[in-house]
Amino acid sequence: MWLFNSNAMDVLVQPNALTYRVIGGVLDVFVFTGPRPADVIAQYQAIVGLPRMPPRWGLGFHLCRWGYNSLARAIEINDMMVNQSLPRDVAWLDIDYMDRHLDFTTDPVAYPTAAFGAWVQQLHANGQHFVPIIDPAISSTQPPGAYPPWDQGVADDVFIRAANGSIFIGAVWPGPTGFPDFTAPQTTPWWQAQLAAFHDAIAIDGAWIDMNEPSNFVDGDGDGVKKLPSPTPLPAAHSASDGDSVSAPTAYRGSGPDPGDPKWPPYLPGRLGGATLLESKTVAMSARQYAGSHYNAHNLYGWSEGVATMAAMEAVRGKRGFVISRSTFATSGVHNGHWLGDNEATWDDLYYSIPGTLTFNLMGIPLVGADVCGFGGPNTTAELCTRWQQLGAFVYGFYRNHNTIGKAEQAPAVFPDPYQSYMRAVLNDRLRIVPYLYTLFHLAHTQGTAVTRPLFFEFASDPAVVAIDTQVMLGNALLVSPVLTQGATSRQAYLPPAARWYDWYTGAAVASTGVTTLAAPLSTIPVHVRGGAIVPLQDPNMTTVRSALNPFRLLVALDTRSVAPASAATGSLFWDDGDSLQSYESGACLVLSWAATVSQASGS
Ligand code: MIG
Repeated sequence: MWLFNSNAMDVLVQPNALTYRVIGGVLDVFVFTGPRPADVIAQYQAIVGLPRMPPRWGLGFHLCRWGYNSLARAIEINDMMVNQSLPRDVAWLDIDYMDRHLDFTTDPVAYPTAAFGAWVQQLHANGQHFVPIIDPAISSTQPPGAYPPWDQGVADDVFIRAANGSIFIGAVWPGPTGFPDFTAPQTTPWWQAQLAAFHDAIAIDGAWIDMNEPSNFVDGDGDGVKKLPSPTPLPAAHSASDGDSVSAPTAYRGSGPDPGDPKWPPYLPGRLGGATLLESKTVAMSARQYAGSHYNAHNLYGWSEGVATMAAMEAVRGKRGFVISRSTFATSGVHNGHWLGDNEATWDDLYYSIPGTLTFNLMGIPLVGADVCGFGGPNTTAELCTRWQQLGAFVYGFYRNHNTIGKAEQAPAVFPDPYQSYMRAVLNDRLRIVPYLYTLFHLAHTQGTAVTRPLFFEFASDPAVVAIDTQVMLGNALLVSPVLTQGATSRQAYLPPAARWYDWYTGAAVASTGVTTLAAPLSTIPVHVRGGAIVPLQDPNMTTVRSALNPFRLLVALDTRSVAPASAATGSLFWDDGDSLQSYESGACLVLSWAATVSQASGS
């Protein structure tokens, strides 16, 4: 079931009931009848729209961090990757490239524009691409004439307005800021003009859009004085272990100091998370957008920025766009991808990235992944980072290593052997599977199938797979069983007996009656190929662009139980130039399918 509603809400999952408590908006309720789990998500995507086809380079390895702090260091890390034969498709930079954190500027000392632009051209010559962060909030305090994004934005009336009609001002990295209203029609042309001007200097290939919940360093209208003194506890009957009877919510009813102000709704969702103020660290609920009040439109901010940014980037480059957003909403997958936000360099967060990735795939946003090796928390370790590089390569549609400011460098290039050699091996494996992965994205784009999927999508009649969340299927052909614990050199895994399985590394058939102990030395992530699949592969060469010049290979994993003339293996390939707009829709592509049969005489 899906409630298509953008207002603040609680969703309580109970043993015999699903309870939605929503504080506004429309009640558009959809029920998807399946019957199979994969049908449910295809039916959902038939309504919200199918995922956008990413450029092929978007499926390569992305390396980022907050705090290179200089172009020289960013170049040094890239050169280390290249010189040590560590594949890296995409270089990323965080807010430290900007001049005083102002969007569409570069730090004149640390990232001088001419040298920066020349480096990006050099990346392109290497077959690499470049994606910078761009925050939505625009500095409002630069001298008149000094900062066109603000001046032009005011002239074009693109900023969200406060209840009193003046431009709503919050505070983000550059200090006081206005927030573009991406639901207003005049905003996308203004945003496009800023991106185009920046692109003239630095030929960016995509956009990383952060802080778009939207995030504000101060609370809403800035009036923190009237916060409730302490949260009113929810009645015990609201706990998640309830049966289907839920008593009426009482918290906050009439208890806000200004019942007429939308920041004091009669009921505050999220109390279990300890929230005390609806407009905590965001735009005022009373602020006005083209689409309506921020109270109603708040959860559409990242979605609307994604729509505008994709349209603008495709117009600026004339090639397929690549936009990764922290905030997304239903239908965001039609436009952009998503990363799972600020995780920590812990084994727990390595695990949590699996359900996170699966969830976004179910919602039609398969271009998703977590920060590989961990963003915040402790410095990563060589072992954790190796395991994370391995997991991301086979589990995440969007595969990016990212690190917060001040933490030890975690680019593959800084680790000693044997760790670095293990990372190199899996970076090459990622490139090897790109033809398969790209085809899975094509199938998602045309049919609404998940790229990364839970085992129960493929083995719906096997009750043993229902609760498995430490293994995934990449498409229908690869079963991935990552190592999620420190020090482990083997793991228990379930190889569904309904299929035949082959070891990814050796090609050997693996006998399985269900739960199996797999050898998993740090050098490898256990991956199995499903009998009956033909997997298109390509020999790797540093980037998806260069690898595309290499020979293809077909991995044919026979299902030897089928008898001729039945197919013993089938598979397909979608291929094109990798970044033209609408290549499938215009026919500028190749779609191949194969079937292998086994003759009765040979029998195997
Ligand atoms: O306030 O741009 O989630 O990936 O490195 C933090 C700096 C702002 C949050 C993002 C993170 C990014 C960081 N940003």
